[in-house]
Amino acid sequence: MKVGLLMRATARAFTNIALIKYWGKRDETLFLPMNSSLSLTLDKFYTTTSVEFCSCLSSDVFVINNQLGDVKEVNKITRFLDKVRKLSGKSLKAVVNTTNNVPTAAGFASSASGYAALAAAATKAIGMNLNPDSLSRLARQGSGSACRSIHGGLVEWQKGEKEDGTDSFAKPIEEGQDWDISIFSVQLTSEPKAVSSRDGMKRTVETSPFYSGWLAGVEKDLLLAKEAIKTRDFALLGNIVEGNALKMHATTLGADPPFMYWSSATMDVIHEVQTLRTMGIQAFFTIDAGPNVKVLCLPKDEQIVYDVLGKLAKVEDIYLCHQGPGITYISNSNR
Ligand code: FM0
Repeated sequence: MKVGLLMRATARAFTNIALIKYWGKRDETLFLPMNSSLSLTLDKFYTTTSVEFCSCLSSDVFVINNQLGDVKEVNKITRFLDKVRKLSGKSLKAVVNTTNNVPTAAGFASSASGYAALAAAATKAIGMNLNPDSLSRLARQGSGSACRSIHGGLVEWQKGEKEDGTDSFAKPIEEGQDWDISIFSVQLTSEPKAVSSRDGMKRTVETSPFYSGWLAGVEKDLLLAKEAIKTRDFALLGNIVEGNALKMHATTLGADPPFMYWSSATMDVIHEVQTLRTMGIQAFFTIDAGPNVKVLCLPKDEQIVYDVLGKLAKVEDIYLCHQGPGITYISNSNR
């Protein structure tokens, strides 16, 4: 007896931290970046998403962390599912059930793991078997950084040149996949940030006189970072990563109106990392669009870095991360 074909799939994607930042779009509709970027997918924080398409539904349903999503959230999911429906040629609505194992306060954008997991689960559920390049291109159109979470380990998002975005997707870089780098996520605040990365990068591209300086240096930073990975030169990698983050944040100071993501606690961590280096410990910081700081070191220095940062008064929590995997399918009923 044939029972109805279940169009359901579940996928998990892990967050990633940019070592060379994506900062600025050349096309906002297609999420095409101004520059290429490099990231490390992490093992600690992830999103698990189930998608089930059904002819029984008249609109999409979105459940996040066991609660019904609000109208704004549902609209975002629908806009993304519309891309999947267009690709597949099917018009069915879906129930999307998402669980974020990303502490919202830890300063990780759950949008990267979120859209990567959604792209994987939705395409699988609707009966498509996209290759990693196509999956990355699709995830990119939910949130740019999501295209990197399709892959594990060290990942490069090549910005591409084409207007239609077909050459803008992420690939694991060939060398360095077995290099164990430790990343501390230093949580300083649970407050939502005042300027989202999406709005922040837009304002910076449009108004900051420093944005041209960012563009002038970023591709060289990327090349040097890749060279440092190839030669396992951690000090070189750390210096490039730190400098790249500082340049990204410098662009925000020149925006109109100007803004900055750092708090006084951010500065405290920066100073402590610099002090660690004067003690001979190779530790380096990077900061995304918020006040929280990520600190890179080698596994042998984890304890000292943890002890030193943990003593800072404004540090709420510290999470230790290592390299994590790419998209993982948990189950797939559409066989
Ligand atoms: O991750 O507007 O992907 O490379 O985190 O959704 O495409 O949230 F530090 C900033 C991430 C930006 C750097 O931006 O933006 C990086 C950032 P969207 P995202």
